[in-house]
Amino acid sequence: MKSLKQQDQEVYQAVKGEEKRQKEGMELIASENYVSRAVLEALGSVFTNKYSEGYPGKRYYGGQDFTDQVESLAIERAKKLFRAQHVNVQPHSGAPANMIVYSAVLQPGDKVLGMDLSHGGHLTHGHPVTLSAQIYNFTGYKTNSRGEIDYDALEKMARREKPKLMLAGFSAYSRKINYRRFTQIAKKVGAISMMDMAHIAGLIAGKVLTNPVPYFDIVTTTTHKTLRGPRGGMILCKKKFAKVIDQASFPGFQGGPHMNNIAAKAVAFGEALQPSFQKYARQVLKNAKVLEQELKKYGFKIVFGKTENHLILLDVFNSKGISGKQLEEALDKINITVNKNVIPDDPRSPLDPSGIRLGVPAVTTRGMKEKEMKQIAAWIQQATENINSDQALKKIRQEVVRFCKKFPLHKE
Ligand code: DSN
Repeated sequence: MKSLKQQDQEVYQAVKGEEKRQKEGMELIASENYVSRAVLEALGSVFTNKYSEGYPGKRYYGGQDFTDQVESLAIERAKKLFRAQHVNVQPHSGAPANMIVYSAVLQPGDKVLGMDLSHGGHLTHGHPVTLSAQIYNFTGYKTNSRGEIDYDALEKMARREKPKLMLAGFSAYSRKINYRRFTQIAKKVGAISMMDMAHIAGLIAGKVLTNPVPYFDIVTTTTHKTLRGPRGGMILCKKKFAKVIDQASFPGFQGGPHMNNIAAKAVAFGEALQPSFQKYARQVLKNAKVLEQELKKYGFKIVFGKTENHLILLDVFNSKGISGKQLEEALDKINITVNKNVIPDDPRSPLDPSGIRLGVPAVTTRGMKEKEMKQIAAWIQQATENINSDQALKKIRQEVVRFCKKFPLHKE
């Protein structure tokens, strides 16, 4: 970053500060990861200079030889990874990808079933504060006391509400979804089926979780979570929806695609097609399981009963008598980054909820395994016990920093 250093010290210092934070900290935010140097290079490439409204072979501006090449690569690799009939790699991120789908297949006022936010769903699946909830008519479905989606209740709800779209997917749910049952219900009531696989796309690409793409009409994802690509979105769908999805993306919702980002997506999909990515995905599941088991031993309550993916939701208020916000802040002090999170039907506010959400993709990318998960669980327990002792937390922080230095972000 020689040029940046010379030209703009303020931004340079911020980048260096973030780099140090990432190197010396334990990243347990379930939706974060570390991209490879190759992905970073593609992101910082000259493609950022280029406008390319349209699609490969059908652009509105000249000079598209290489944008066509790189977008076609991203599409072909994504199709192969997820066995998709059609892929659009242009959505800028997950929320726009979802909005593009809604605008492609729904009319204002149409009914949609989505997972309730406090049961693990995402804001863009119909939370009242979002634009989509002002335009469309969402109803939330929930999990049962065993932490599973109650498919009988969902079927009843679907028969009653007669939705135009049924949406599966989540951002804080640690269990598997029965794709067959879900899509059968959608079929029975004549709804389009949609899955937002953003959180688990990397585990699907890595072949450790079932691929929803063959089951659902339309699947959306981000490319930066478990999939370990640049921040971005993508829509995969059956051929029948290809035209409406592409039109809804451009010119319907977005302008020029971010070609540097699409180049980086192509690189990340290329990485995800390698056997080493499957190894990473297998380790993510192993690490999450060990972390869950250790935390359980320390008396933390595991929401939804267990984890079957990369994330764990803990009810810290009802098992440890502290709020999610308190624990998030204490963990920040020891360089362990997590996010506070609501639990199902949480009576507490989202800014000071009962839970915290943990995820292991980033630490797995760094090379941490079962042994390291045990250590992380021990530190989380120590932070809980010493929540009011800045001195004790400072001591733990020094241990965490020393430990993290043994796991570089990139192999030098
Ligand atoms: N912010 C992402 C997450 O943390 O799950 C999803 O939007």
